[in-house]
Amino acid sequence: MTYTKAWLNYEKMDDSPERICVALSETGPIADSIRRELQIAFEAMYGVAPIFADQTDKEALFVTFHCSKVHMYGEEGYLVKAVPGKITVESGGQRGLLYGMFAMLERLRMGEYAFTLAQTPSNPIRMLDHWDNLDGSIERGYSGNSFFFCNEEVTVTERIRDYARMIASVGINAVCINNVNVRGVAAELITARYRAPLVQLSRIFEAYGVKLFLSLNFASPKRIGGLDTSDPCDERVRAFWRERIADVFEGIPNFGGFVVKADSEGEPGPFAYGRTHADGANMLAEFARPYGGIVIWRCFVYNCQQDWRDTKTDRARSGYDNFIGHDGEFADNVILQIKNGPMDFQVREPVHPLFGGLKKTNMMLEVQIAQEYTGQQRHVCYLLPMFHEILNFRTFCGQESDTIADIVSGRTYGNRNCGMVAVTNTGDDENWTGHDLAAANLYGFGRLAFNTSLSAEDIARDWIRLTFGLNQKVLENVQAILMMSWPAYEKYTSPLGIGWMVTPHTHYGPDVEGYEYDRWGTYHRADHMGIGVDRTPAGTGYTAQYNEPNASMYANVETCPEELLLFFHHMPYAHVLKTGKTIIQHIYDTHFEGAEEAERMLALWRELQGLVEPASYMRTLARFENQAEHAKEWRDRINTYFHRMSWVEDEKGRKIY
Ligand code: GCW
Repeated sequence: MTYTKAWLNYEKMDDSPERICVALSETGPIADSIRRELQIAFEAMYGVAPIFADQTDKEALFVTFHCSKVHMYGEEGYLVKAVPGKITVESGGQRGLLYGMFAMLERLRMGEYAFTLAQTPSNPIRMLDHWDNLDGSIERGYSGNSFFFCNEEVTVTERIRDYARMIASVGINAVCINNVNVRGVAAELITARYRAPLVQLSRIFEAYGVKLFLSLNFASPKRIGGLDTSDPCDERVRAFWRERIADVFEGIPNFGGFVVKADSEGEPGPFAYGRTHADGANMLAEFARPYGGIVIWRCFVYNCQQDWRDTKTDRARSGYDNFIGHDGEFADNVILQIKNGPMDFQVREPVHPLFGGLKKTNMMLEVQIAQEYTGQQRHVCYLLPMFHEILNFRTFCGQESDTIADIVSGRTYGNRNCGMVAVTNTGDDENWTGHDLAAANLYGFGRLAFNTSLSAEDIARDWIRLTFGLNQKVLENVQAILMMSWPAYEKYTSPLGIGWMVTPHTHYGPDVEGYEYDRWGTYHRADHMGIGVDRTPAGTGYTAQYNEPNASMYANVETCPEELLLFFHHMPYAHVLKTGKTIIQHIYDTHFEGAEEAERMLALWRELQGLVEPASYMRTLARFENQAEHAKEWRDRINTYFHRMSWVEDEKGRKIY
C-alpha cells in the first residue's frame, strides 16, 4: 500500500544552491541515516545531490557536522548555526547530529537561511506506545491495521524505515511496538520464535536513534514457560525471567526494555500471589539491569468490576491508592507510567495526583494521541493545548520545580529514567493517522516531548507548513481549525469534566447512560436535580490525594476550576457559574456552540479547495462533513437528555428534541 510522506514531504524550493557539500566524518548506522536523509531532502528541495567531502571552496552551500564527546548540548542536544552558504551542526553525539539535521531541514524548508538553533531535549525518554496486536489489528486504532504485525508474524517493510524517519525527525527515541494487553502469541515475542524479524526491526530503529521496547505478559512463566505459577518470588519463576530477559537483550541489538500492564483490566500481575507491584517490577528490573534495560510499569490499576450502586468506591482514587504506599520501593531502573488523568484519557480530567504524591519513584507521563475518547481521528481534535496545560500544572510537591514538566523531565528529583510517552495514533492508512490533521498530534507530541516549552500554536504552525507548504491562507485556516478543535470537541460532548457519555465498547458517539449502570466505575450520577460526582472529603475523598493548596482548591465549589466542576462535585442544575449562567443553560449553550464550531471548521476547510493537494483535500473534507453531522448528534442527544431530566427550558428557546 502506498502512503504519504506526511511532514517529511520535501517540496521543491524556489531558490536552489548550485552545489551542496557535506562534511560528516562520523561512521555507523546513525551517520548513514543522516547521509541518506540529506540525499532525499536536498534532491527533492533543490534538485541537487549532496557531495560528501571534508573540504570545499566555492560551493553555494556547505554543511559541516561536528561531533565532540564533551559538547555542552550533550549526546542528544544540538547547536545549529546557519548563515547564507554555510551551516554547522554540532552535538555531543550522533543522535544530536541527527536531530540537529532535521531541525536544520525544517528551517530551510520554511525558506530561512540564517538561524541559530540550540536545544537539549527536555525529557530523557520520549516514547510512543503502539497497541498493535499480532493479528494486525490495533486496539483503539483508527488508522487501519498495524504495520508491524500481520497474521501472527512480524512484518519488516520499507514503511517501518519511513516511520522511523518520521518519528526521529521530531525527537522520539523509544518505541514499544506491541499492545500492553499481551494476548495469544504476543507473549512469544520474547522467545526465539520472533527473534529474526525483531532483530531486523530493531536495526532499522537503531539507525534513527530509537530504542525498541516490548510489552510482556506477567504470566509468561505459566503461559509459555511450562510452570504452574508466575509468582515473582518463586525461584523457578525468577529463573525463567532471568533466562528470557538475558536472551532478549543478548539477542536483540538496541533493545531498551519492557512495558508492563499488570493487575489491570484482567491482565495478570503480582496481586494473584499476594505480592506487590514493587515485587513484580523489581524482579524484572533486576534481570534487565546488567544490560542497561528498564522496566516501564503502568499505574492504570483499578477495580473494573464495580457495582454502580456503590458510591464509596471511586475509580479516580485507585491509581494513587495502589501505588502511593510503595513510594521508594521501586528499583531505579523501574519507571511508573502514569496516565495524565486519574480516569482514562477523557476530553477533560484533572492531572493525576500520583505525580505530586510520589517523591522517590521514577515517573513517566502517559498521554493518548490515539483519539479513543476525543473523536477517534474522525473528528479533528488537536491535543497539544491539553498537553501543554497538563505539563504546566503545579503539583506543590514541596520542591522548587514542581510542575508535571519538571517532574517527568527529571528536573525536580534529578533522575534520568523518566519522560513522556504517547499511545500512538498510526496505522497502515495511506495518510498514517486516519485523519490527515491527526498527524499534527503525532508531530506535536514529539516536538513537545523534546521541548516542553514550545507552545501549541508554534508547533501547529510548523506542522502545517511542513505538511501543506507555505501558502498563507492554508496556514491561517488550518491553524484556526487546530486551535479551536479541542475546545469545540469538549463543548459538544460531555460537560464540565464529567466524562463518559459514550457508546459502550466502541467509545465513539453519544450514549449518555451508556456506562451509567456498568461495572467500569465511570458514572455521572445525573438525576432530575443535578449531576456530578462528589469527590470532596464529604464524598469519595479523592481531592485529598492532592497536595495543598490543590486539595482545597478542588474541594471547594468556589475555587474549583469550573471546567472540572462536575468531576469534583455533585451540583444542582440551577447552580450559577461565574459566567452568570446556570449549569443547565451552560450545557445547552455549549452544545449549540460546539456544533456550530464544527460547521465553522468545515467551512474553513472548504476555503482551501485548490490550495491543498486534491486527494488530501477530499479525504479531509469527508471527515469534516461527518464531524459536523456527528457534532449535531452529540448536541441533540446531550441537550435532550438534560432537558428531559431537568424539565428546564432553554432560555433562548432553541430546538431541543
Ligand atoms: O482506556 C482503556 C482502553 C483499553 C486500553 C486501556 C489501557 C490497552 O479502552 O483499550 O487497553 O485503556 O490503557 O490499558
